[in-house]
Amino acid sequence: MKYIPIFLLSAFLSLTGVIAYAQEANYDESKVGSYTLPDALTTLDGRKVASKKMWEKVRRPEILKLFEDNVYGIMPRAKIKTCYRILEEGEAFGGKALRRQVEITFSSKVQTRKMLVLLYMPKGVRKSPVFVSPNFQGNATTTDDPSVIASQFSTFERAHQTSRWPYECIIDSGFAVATFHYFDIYFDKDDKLSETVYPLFGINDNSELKDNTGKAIAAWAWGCSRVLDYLLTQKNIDKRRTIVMGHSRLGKTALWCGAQDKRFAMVVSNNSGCSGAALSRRNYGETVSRINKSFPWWFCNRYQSYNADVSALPVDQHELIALIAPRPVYVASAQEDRWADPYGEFLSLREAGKVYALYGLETLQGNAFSSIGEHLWKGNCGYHIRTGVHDVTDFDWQSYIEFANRHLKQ
Ligand code: GTR
Repeated sequence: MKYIPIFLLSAFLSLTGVIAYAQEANYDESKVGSYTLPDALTTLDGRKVASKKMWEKVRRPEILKLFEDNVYGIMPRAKIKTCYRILEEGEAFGGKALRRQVEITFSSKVQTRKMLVLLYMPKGVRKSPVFVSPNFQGNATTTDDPSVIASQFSTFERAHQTSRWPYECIIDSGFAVATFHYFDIYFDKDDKLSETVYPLFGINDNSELKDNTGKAIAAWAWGCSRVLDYLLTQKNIDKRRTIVMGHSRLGKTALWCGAQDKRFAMVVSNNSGCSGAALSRRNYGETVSRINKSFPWWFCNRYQSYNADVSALPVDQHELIALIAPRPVYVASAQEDRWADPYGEFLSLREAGKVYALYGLETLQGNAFSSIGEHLWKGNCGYHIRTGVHDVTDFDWQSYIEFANRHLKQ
């Protein structure tokens, strides 16, 4: 028998994989099917929520708990000792910014873990608004600034992903920005629970997780809040203008973080898709069953029980966005990112508007998308769909900065 060259075999296998993948996803709007969304404004015992007081006292806590128990899981709440150490400080961008690299050490009786935060702050600004945004590949991949220390688990070359991090523009707009490698908090692989923050809380193995214990997304969200803890100790950071922003799985993270941590004054979801901004009940692009099969370590174990019947989920993603109300929220989609269901992201934000309306805020209306590359901003809800693929672009960042400038009070 003749040997098949290995590269041909792997090309064939990956091609069949791609075909199977594509076949499984629906991209036909007429096949989305009908669905009924859970009503954000009806309590579990059937009462109508007509005031912001009732939303805040009764319904909001209910929805938060439903997301904890069924989707993202609960992050252990034990107090962890935290120390900050400045590893490096210097000027950046021709003296326009101050760069600071802070090592945050978490320790409990059983474990110690470190995260490395890269922070750029504009000079000459008394109190800067700040973006907190985790990165995928390591701090040193986000910039060609040679002073940036490589993150401990990064395997990528320096400056490998700079296009997603237009730091100088962010600084020129008067914003500070803080990033960390998400692997510092949770190595993005199922079998690596030991290489996450969970051992700090005495959880070392998947077998120790309850159905509603958090996993990766809960942990990354926790990490964003720990960066905020540090930032709030800094005099030149404006407490009232803190923004959590993330792309894709980290966009899901940003939404879940902002939903829980009200200290974040604004939340940005960049192409977060399934189990992020997009409605789960729409059968379009990635589905709950598909995401649970590909990434079982992102969500709590109970989320798997909805694979066969997503309509049994007691929440949908518009209610996640509603948890951010009345704070400004921005949902951004990309035209070619059909896997993330741009229209489902838009509809979800529109539906969340019912809760924003309780605060007397204007909300998105109608079924129509914004035109490609144009802003659809109403009240505290911002949306755009831009050209191009699943990514973070300068247009996205500029939009977030402009929206924050308009909506966050100094
Ligand atoms: C995809 C996943 C999406 C999205 C994306 C990412 O493979 O299906 O839900 O999160 O990864 O994080 O880049």
